[in-house]
Amino acid sequence: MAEKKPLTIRLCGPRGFCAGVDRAIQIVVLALKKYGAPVYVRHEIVHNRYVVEGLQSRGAVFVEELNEIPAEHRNQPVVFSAHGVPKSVPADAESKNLFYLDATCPLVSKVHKQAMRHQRLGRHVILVGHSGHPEVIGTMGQLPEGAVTLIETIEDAETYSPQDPDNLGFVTQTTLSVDDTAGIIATLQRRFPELTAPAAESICYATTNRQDAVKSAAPGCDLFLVVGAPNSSNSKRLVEVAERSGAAQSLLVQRASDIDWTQIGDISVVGLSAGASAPEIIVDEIIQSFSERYFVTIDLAETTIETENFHVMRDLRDMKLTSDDMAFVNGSH
Ligand code: 0JX
Ligand code: SF4
Repeated sequence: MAEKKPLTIRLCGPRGFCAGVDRAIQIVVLALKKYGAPVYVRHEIVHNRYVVEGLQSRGAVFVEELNEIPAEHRNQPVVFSAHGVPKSVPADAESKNLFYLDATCPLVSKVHKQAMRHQRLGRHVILVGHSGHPEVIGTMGQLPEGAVTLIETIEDAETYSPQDPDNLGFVTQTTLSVDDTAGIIATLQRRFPELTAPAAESICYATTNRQDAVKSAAPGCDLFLVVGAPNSSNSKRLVEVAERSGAAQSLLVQRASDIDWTQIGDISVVGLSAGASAPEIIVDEIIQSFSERYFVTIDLAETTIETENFHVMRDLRDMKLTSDDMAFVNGSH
């Protein structure tokens, strides 16, 4: 057998699960312990098939809408996903007498509050984000129809014509490209100098930190892999950041089996990161696959160390996680 070629993997840090994802997964695991199966989950708890399938095997049942929950199971809890929900969803759950646990990330809830605050102070709300994404649906759904305008691009920002240009406030989706968003906001601020920013930055710490690490690792990479799902906004942004920051090629992969080895030419440096919803076990699996084909050296590209930790709701704090649960919750199993 031919000798393995040397390969450096620049492993980004931070990568993978953020505090909001960790909390959301914990909520489902703890709810299963406390209330027994089935526990319903509205929408993928986080955008990752491995996580969803792991929870399904423990007794979680995923639905897109509350009316999919069969009448005979309406005494079982339903968990709302980390991305947040419009106000109509808890209202609907209450009208159906459902018991719900809200796993919306506290940083998404904070954006909801900022949007409500703008409106309370008489401002029309601009939401910078991607149409159709559940977080955007959730944030728009905090306010009555017509109170929020979605801006997706610089072109949208250039052509937007508000009724009252002096009374505008903005918030953004938490998982956007930091650089693209800065361009959109600068355009809006140029056109509407009175535009009010939210009291706190809407793009979250995890999104920012993962993009910073990718930016530092990408220059000179022959290939950059981001572990994440095609419906994961924050993961897709990492792929774009890698390519713009100098990686020759950048790809989103869900599992090691997605890598088409026949398409991988002569490489010596590979960048590797993972979106906020991607478990570390898949990062390990990918490193393992490279190690079977190359003589791998890992080079850590760590730009910061995260210490954020979000607690689950009081109702679930009396339940304890086993070491196996803990490994699943932190993505290592
Ligand atoms: O598509 P998103 O990046 O918003 O969600 P994902 O991939 O599930 O990541 C974790 C949840 C993020 C919420 O802000
Ligand atoms: Fe919360 Fe940010 Fe993670 Fe989304 S990506 S769940 S906003 S910490």
